[in-house]
Amino acid sequence: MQGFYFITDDALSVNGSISDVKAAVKAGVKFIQYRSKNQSVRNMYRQARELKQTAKGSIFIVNDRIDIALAVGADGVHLGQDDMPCDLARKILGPDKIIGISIHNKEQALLALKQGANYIGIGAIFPTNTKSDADVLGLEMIEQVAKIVSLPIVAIGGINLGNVKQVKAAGADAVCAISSVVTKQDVAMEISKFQELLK
Ligand code: TZP
Ligand code: MG
Repeated sequence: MQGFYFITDDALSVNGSISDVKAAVKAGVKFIQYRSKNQSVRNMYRQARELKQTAKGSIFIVNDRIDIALAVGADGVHLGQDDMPCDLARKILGPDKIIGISIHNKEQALLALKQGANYIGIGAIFPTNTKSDADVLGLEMIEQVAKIVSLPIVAIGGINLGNVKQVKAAGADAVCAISSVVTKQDVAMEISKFQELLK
């Protein structure tokens, strides 16, 4: 797991999530996550189904909801500390689906490993306006967790072209940036710039 990890954001996107996912595919992104807050399950299902088709050969992950991931045949889910616990998610999804877990400290990282997560998300690394309740953990959290947990680390939160190299140097395997890319007209081009810096 490496390079740029793409996450949708309908609220921030200037071109819309379908166009953004097409751009991510065009840029060669391997991991695409559908993330949408405050929507009905019905709408989430419809949108996830369409984006899954748009994501084509990329690995398609649904944020928050195991039911929607299963319903659209997604490759996996991404769960936070208030979502379905990882061990239960593993029971429901079976051994083959990808489970990513957001962690905010070393204890949560060790638990995610123990409970069968495939990767961990660490964030917010830097201050961000995209997630209002995100604590800022700093690059140190990546360094500390990388030392004790063998799982791939996806870093998120306030990452831009100016600080992405530091994030990688701290030990992140993959990097996600939402506002830095979906607020741009040419999303594929913006992602390519990140990928160049992550090589
Ligand atoms: N989790 C931690 S920070 C964050 C999420 C979903 C938002 C990141 O957005 P941005 O725009 O890349 O700072
Ligand atoms: Mg969640």
